[in-house]
Amino acid sequence: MRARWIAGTSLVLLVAASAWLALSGDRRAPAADAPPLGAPVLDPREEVAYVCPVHPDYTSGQPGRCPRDGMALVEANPYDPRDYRLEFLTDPPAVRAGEPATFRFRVFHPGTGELVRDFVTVHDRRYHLFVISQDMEHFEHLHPLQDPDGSWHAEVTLPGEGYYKILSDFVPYGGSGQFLARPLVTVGYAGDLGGDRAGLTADTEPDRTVGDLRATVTRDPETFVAGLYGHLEFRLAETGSGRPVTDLEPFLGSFGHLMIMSEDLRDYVHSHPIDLLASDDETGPLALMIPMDADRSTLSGGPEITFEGLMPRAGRYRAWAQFSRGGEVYTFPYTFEVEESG
Ligand SMILES: [Cu+2]
Repeated sequence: MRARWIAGTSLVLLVAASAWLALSGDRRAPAADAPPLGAPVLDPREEVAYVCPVHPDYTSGQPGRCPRDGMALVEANPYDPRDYRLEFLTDPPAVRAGEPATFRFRVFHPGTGELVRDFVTVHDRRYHLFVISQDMEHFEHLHPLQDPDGSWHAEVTLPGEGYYKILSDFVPYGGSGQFLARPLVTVGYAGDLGGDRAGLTADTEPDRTVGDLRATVTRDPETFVAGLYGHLEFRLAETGSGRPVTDLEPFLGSFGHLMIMSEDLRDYVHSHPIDLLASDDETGPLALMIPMDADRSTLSGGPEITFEGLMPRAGRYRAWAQFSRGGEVYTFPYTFEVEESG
């Protein structure tokens, strides 16, 4: 990791869930930003260790902090690669474009089959939900609310007829991190599910504008390669004056959030950010930019935010970077190509 990428910026560490599985067999493990509600649901028959929520390969026999990012280690079973069972229902059952619907989710333990009620807070939230249209023009990042019976719900209005991917991202207390996708097809969609790919074109212009903010995107290396880390730097300025933006507000516990999805909606690369400051020399340890106990209302960030991603396969991907300023969330899409390795 080179210091020039992280000096004065927040670094967001991303891990491709699928690549992770392929390489290590490990799953992302819980974070411990806040103690979970209610009683733990750890199964005493399962092996429990202390793991970093962001670096699943870091495990310890005792509580503490991850040496790489300072995250509090959480109790989990890092050796259990099973997906939890996710029940996804909509109300009404047939969802129409342009009409509000309630999405409902329930999570069940893969071993006991019991309803899971306790979730770990990972960067301010216990359940993160993404809604992405097949053409990838629509992207929504939501946080469902939990009902007293343990289920979750979110109100969603889909903008057009078609096929959508509904992605749930959460960490059940005592389990490994889950990233579960469900399909949804609206009423009246007559397209070809297999054939209707997004058909993305990689962005060639570095600048993009959302409202009064302009982001200039730089890739490092310039050509991304499958299986190797790539970095996306977003340099933010005011659209009119060109003045660099230095008053970003923390958004979900950092100064930015990035999600990346492959064009065929199969590989998602997502994590909530870690904020790091480079050490004075390039060999020293990295320091947390946002200390755990900091008063986040007084922090500000920018103008450069760097994200790191590991794309598992060659192909086209779209990223959505999100920043918060003046109480408003800005979402910048960016499309790029990943080449075959070797
Ligand atoms: Cu979220």
